[in-house]
Amino acid sequence: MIRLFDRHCVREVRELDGMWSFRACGKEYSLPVPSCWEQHPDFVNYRGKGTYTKNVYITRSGNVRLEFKGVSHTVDVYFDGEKIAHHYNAFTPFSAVVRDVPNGEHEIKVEVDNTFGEHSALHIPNDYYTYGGITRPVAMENIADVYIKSVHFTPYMKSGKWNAKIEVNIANLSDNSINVSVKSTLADVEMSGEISVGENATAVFEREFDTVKAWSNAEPNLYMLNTVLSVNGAETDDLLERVGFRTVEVRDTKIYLNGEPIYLKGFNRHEDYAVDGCAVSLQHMVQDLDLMRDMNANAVRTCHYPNDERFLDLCDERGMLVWEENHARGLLLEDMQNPNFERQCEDCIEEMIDNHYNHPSIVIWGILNECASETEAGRRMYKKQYEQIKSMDLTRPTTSATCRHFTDICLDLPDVVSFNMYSGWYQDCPIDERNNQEIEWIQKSGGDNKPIIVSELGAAAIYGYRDRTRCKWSEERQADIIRKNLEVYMNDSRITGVFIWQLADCRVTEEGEWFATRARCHNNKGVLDEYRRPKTAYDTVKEMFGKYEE
Ligand code: ADA
Repeated sequence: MIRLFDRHCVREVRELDGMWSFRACGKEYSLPVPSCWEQHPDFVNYRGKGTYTKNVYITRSGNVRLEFKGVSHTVDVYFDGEKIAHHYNAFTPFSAVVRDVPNGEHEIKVEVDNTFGEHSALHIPNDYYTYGGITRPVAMENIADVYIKSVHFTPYMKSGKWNAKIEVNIANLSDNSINVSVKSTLADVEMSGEISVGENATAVFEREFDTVKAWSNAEPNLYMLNTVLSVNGAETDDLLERVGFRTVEVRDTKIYLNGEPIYLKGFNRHEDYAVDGCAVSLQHMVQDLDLMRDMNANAVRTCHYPNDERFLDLCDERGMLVWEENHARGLLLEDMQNPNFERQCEDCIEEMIDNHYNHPSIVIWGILNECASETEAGRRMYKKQYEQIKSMDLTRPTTSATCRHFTDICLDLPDVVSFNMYSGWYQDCPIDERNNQEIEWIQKSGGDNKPIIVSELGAAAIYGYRDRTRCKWSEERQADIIRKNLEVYMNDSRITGVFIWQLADCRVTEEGEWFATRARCHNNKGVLDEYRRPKTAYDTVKEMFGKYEE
């Protein structure tokens, strides 16, 4: 399943989940897609290359479009031996089109590489694991010469009524301009028009929708936006999107959802589950959201990369507020000066926003977690990425989680200032005193009069390790530290949100010396372990988040 709802009635779609042939290290296997190759005993620690192949039978000749929701982390795709796509980054989707495919049997070959090196500026040895494989769903479609590439929905309030702008982005594979009729239907409002499509074209509708209800974390009302293309009266393509009417604004030190101030209380969540690796199954995504909701959370941060769209679909349905961010964690200036870094970041932002634009649950875009925001060279890149986001989406605020305490020179750039703070774990200091120092410095250093979020707070505990001394690494101490931090941050009116680091323990790479501070080669700061077994802190968080009246 590629999304939680059907996206086509006219366009023919076949999902290619299931068993693919796999070849690596001179041996043949059969692996499930989506999955990580690490789940196979021969590949538990494999960092290398592997080739997936699948033969498909095309019944109706025509144009074929392949959509990959995520391949970790670099991939070349071949169709009948011809290279049709190259993509970098495990966490964003990509697609490829093959024209005029005759009916019959055809071979899809996917060469995957999860090695580290200069070719990979974002997937590096890190405090999370870079897995290998076709780790998210794949779909194959029959498409007409003129087809819908995307539909972007922008809701806004005008004179107290919900309005929306709908942009239908259309592509034309043929060499001639083609006249198409475009019809979009949303909440019983029909919008239609004719447009001539050269290579590309965008049909734009703007309407008032006076019967719809707002989307909010309390009432996540969703609507289907159905767009159909017709040529000479015959329906030739379509695309269904699921949307919500809501606005997000930043005013002074607050974030507003539909004009009401919100307080974000949530978790940092890696896409990592004990037996799934980063190919988290739908049922485990649902379990994570059920557990976060049981702990009275209303928000989740997709640390540190764009997430699987099925997870975002679940957040839309459940009213879970999302901070989604581009792929980057803890990159020093020398890492950011990798010749591939800027392009790989900007490609990630482009694909994240273009594909995730319509999710009402996403209320903030983040970039560059704990990268070199204390340097002029780093500032140039931060500024360029914030500007890129604003060029694609003016409806959501931006932020970046910093740990460059007292040295950050980028706080004037985002709409929201966020900082990661581990008082009580890495720094044994009075939490309220340290918090005051931080915020007073932020307000003098470019962050004045902006919303402030504590984007990370927490401590490690080994699941099952209980100790009367409540020493560090015990479950008791983790619960104590989280409680003390939340008591300070959730009672500070200058702070408009907190994200606990982290929901669940996750695997980390042994390379890069992480083994030295990461027992079990896991980041053990989860309130749950990697099997989602709750630690003592679970009930602490449930109590503390539950006390906070939204
Ligand atoms: C940083 C980083 C997280 C994680 C955390 C930790 O704040 O953003 O990814 O590494 O520290 O566990 O120390």
